[in-house]
Amino acid sequence: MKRILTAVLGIATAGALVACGSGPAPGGSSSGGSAGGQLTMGFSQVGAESGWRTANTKSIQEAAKAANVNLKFSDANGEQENQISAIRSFVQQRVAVIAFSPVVTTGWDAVLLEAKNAGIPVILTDRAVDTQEKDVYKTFLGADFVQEGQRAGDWVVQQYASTPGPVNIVQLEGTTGADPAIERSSGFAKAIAANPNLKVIASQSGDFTRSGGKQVMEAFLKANPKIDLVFAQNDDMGLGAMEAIEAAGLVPGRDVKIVTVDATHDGMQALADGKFNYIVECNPLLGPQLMDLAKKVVAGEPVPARVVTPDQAFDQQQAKDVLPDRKY
Ligand code: GZL
Repeated sequence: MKRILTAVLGIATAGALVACGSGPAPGGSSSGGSAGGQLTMGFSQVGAESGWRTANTKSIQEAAKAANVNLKFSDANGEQENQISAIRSFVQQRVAVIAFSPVVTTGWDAVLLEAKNAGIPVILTDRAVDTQEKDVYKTFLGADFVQEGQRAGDWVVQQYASTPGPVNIVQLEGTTGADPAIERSSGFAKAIAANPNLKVIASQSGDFTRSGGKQVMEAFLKANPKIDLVFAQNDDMGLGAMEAIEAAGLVPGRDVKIVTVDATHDGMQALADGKFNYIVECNPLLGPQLMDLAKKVVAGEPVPARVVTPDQAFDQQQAKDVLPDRKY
C-alpha cells in the first residue's frame, strides 16, 4: 500500500509533519560517522542513465563539498542489488546518514530494516519506495511525478481540443518499476482521459535512456502507420525517439509531436529548435536540500515527512527565452 504522506512544498523546514503509513520515523536519531564534526553520508545513486542523472550526481557531489559533508558515493549502474550492497556497506562503515535514489519502488524492506536497527537514519531522494515497514526512512525529497504526468497530459488535451477524430499517441515509459515511470504514466493517463479522442495506441519502457527510446520508437513507427504524438517520460528517450522519427523520413515536432519530462539542456535545445513541443521540468538539483535535511536528521531535529521539489513547464518559445540561463 502506498504510504500516505503530508507533502511540504519547497525547502526543508523545521517542524516535522506527521507521517502515516510506512513513512519516516518521528524525530531524529544520532549515530556515528560524524568524526571531528564532519558528517559522513553514504549515498547510493541509480547510475548514469540520463542527462538528468548526471546533473543530479553533480549537484549532490558539489553540495556535499560546500556543506563540508564527507560523501561516500556509490553508482549502482542501474542494478538494485548494487544499491542494496552499497547500503549494507554504509551500515558496516557506521556512516552518520544514508541517502539513496531507489532504482525501483519495491524490494527494500530488509536493507532498510538493517539500517534502522543499526540506528542509521535514511533519507530518500529523487524516487520513493513502497514498503510496509514503519519508520524506515526520515523523509522523501523529490518531485511530484503524478503531477508531472498530468501537466504533460493537460498540454496534449489543450493541443488537440478542436481536432476531430482519433489522435494516436505512443508512450515511452521510464525504467519498469521505477517511481517516476509508475506515477508519470498514471498522471498522464488521468489527464488525457478528458478527451476520448486521445488514444495511447502503444506504451513500452525505454528505460530512461536515449538508445532505449530510439529502439522502442523505431518499433512503434514500423508497427503503427500513423503516430501523432509521443509522450516520452524523460528527455533522453525523447531524443532517441527524435532520431528514429528523422530516420523514418518524418519531421519531429511537426509530423510527430514530442512531449517529454526533465528539461535538461539537450531536451531544452531540441524544444528551442522546434523538434520537441513541450517539456515538463523535473529539477535534478537536489544536492543543497539533501545536505540540509541530512544535517537536521543527524542532529535529531524534526524534518518534514515529504519535501516536494517544485517544477515548471516550457513550450518552444519559453525554451528559447530561458535556455541561455539554465543551470543544467
Ligand atoms: C526523476 C528521475 C528520472 C528522470 C530521468 O526524478 O528519477 O530518472 O526523469 C532519470 O531522466 O533517469
